[in-house]
Amino acid sequence: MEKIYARTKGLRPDVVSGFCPGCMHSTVIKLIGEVLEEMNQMDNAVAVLGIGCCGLHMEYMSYDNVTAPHGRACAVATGIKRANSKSLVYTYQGDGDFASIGLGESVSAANRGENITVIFINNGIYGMTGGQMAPTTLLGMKASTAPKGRIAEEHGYPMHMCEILNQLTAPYYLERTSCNTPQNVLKTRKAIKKAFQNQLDGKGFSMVEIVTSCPTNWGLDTMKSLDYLNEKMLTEYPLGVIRDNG
Ligand SMILES: Cc1ncc(C[n+]2csc(CCOP(=O)(O)OP(=O)(O)O)c2C)c(N)n1
Ligand code: SF4
Repeated sequence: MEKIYARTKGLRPDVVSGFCPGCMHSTVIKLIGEVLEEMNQMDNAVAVLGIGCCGLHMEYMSYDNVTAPHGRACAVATGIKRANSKSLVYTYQGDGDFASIGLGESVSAANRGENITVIFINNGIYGMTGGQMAPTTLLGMKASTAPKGRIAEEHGYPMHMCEILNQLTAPYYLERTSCNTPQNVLKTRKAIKKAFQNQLDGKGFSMVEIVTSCPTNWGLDTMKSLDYLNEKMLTEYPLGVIRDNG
């Protein structure tokens, strides 16, 4: 029988996913592995992982990786890339990591046009630590630190990282995708590949923001969390290319 699908070599063959049911981290890390394999970059890739469920990525991947202190992934990736300019260096960060504690490092790396790739997982909440409010939490969305839901007057408004970085001169490529439908999974795959290719071509800073779900901390089952993502998250965070200098 013709083999039409195989598990990517980017994922360890001996480990099964420990992510919660319906969590899209597992989809995204599979896509990254597939893309690296397709681009023949697995021996050349270095992943810099944020802290959080995003950091669990290290349990599954079969290529080089390092975990950065919470929020500092872009700074660590900068060092690795500058020291090994031929390596394909990417960060994999949650919204707490990239947009909250790491905001300074993230904006600074983008502003310098560092030749790195950022995979930014926006699930609107701190996943690993139990659902605290993130900069990306929606207005009205409940969090353990905002039990009545996010209120603009108290907590400020949801932050749109692609649009914020689009104010800077240096970034080369900024796209927001999701994994809510098979079609969007394929679009996310394409965006990741493009962002990696940009780096190999020396184009500078590329980011793919992926809007995902956290059923566990949203307090929703897998199907309802998908509805919430479609109806609420994607209204606040519309998908599309925000900048493409290519
Ligand atoms: C300096 C520091 N501050 C706080 C923490 C605690 N901490 C661990 S994970 C995390 C939040 C993770 O949320 P996010 O970045 O959105 O990733 P997710 O778990 O949703 O993938 C926090 C605050 C830490 N490990 N280090
Ligand atoms: S807590 Fe949320 S982000 Fe973490 S594995 Fe579960 S669903 Fe995914």
